Amino acid sequence: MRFDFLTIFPGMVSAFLAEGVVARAIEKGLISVHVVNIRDFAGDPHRTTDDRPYGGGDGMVMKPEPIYGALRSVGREGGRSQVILLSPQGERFDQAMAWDLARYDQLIFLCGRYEGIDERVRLLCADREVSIGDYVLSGGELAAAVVTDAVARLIPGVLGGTRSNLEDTFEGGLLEYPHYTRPEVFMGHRVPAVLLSGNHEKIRRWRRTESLRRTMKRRPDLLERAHLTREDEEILAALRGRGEVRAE
Ligand code: 6GU
Repeated sequence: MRFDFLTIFPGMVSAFLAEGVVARAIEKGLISVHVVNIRDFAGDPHRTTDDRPYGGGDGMVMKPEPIYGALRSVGREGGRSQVILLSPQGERFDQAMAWDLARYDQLIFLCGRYEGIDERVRLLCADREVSIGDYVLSGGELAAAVVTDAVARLIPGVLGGTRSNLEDTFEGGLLEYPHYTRPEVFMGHRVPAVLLSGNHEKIRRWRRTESLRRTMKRRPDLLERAHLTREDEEILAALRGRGEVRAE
């Protein structure tokens, strides 16, 4: 899978790509990345990428021509590609969208800056507009990095070893259970005895219970949409019976 980043701050994107899971995926040849400096496609000696807004007002607007030029310079990798405009006005990114995007052969991220981007870019160039949450960032670069990380780790082989991402928080619709490693006692706090018991069935049930307890407490909205088994319902009823979590 190929990822292209159109930005006026290529260094910001390159820094993110240089370490961690994404960097390993590039080394392994599982993904390829291309960072394009929009400024290289400005038509004037000053390499201008923004201008004052028609109609007046504060702030600057990203000009359409350099972005259009940058986009045309990006080769389309066979099959399926999507141009994604990162903006706080976009559709909210979540795990389901990550899976959807992971089906493409190429994702082209258009990182907006300043107060905004000329509306015609949105109209003519973007297949979809994506936001990573209800807060304002200074530009789309961090958002593109977030989306890239979440999508890349879904590509087969990117997560090494045997760990499956199907157990991750959100994949089953629930928050994950707590994790422990050595030592057995840290600052007076013991690892729950069940995890040392070697009883796999008991451990499985404990983890499911903690996952449900945590989700109920922190993200009851997720619980409403989760696929719950009969056992889950029993565990939840028991938790509610103990007054640990409120019944709806
Ligand atoms: Cl994608 N861009 C910007 N500038 N701010 C954001 C965002 C994107 N998502 C949330 N806030």
